Amino acid sequence: MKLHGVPLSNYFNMVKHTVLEKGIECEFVNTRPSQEPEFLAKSPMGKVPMLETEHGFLTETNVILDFLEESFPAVRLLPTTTFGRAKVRQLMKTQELYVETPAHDLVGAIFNREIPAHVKVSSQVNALKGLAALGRLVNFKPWICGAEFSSADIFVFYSFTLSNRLTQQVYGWDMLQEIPGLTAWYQRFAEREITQAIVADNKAAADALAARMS
Ligand SMILES: N[C@@H](CCC(=O)N[C@@H](CS)C(=O)NCC(=O)O)C(=O)O
Repeated sequence: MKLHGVPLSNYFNMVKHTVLEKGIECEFVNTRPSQEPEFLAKSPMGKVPMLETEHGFLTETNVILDFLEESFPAVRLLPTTTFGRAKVRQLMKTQELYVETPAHDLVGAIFNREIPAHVKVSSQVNALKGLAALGRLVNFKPWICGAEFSSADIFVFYSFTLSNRLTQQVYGWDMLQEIPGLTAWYQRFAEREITQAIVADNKAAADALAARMS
């Protein structure tokens, strides 16, 4: 298998972490998003991550995570019960739609683009609503959905690596402070060996981009 993407991508890092956590044999290929017809034939929206398998290509992080979970169940990242798995997916979807998406409206800040005032307001209002929803789902005993480390830990952690960088840059706002226990959980996840390597690559890519932009 080959996993295509770039270290700057939080979604690529979610899948990369999953691959490493499960010990799957996989080549990581530095592939940038593209709207070229040849790439669109493999990744319909031209996005990364994109997983190249013996059966064909897959995109969309949650779809890839489910494929990896079913294909490589030896190291489990989803609970054994149907309801448990649904709860993990509910939390991931809540993060993606209601925290990551509004924060992503600020992504232009990384490229030194001015964020319109109305976007600054709506992004923060919506992210606060999403964080309140997330706060109603988290558990931290010790992982985000409870006793078992799961895909939700991976998804939410890397989602915040970008979202929180954006809100800190635009508002000086640390979103992790909104939910009691979130910072401690984030630091616990950051201590994992796999996380440290991925975060180091991500930081190097972010610093290189910032240097190019300045
Ligand atoms: N919904 C997609 C989002 C992936 C995504 O937005 N990837 C970004 C990099 S972090 C990308 O490829 N952007 C290029 C583009 O939107 O054209 C997923 O879950 O994988």
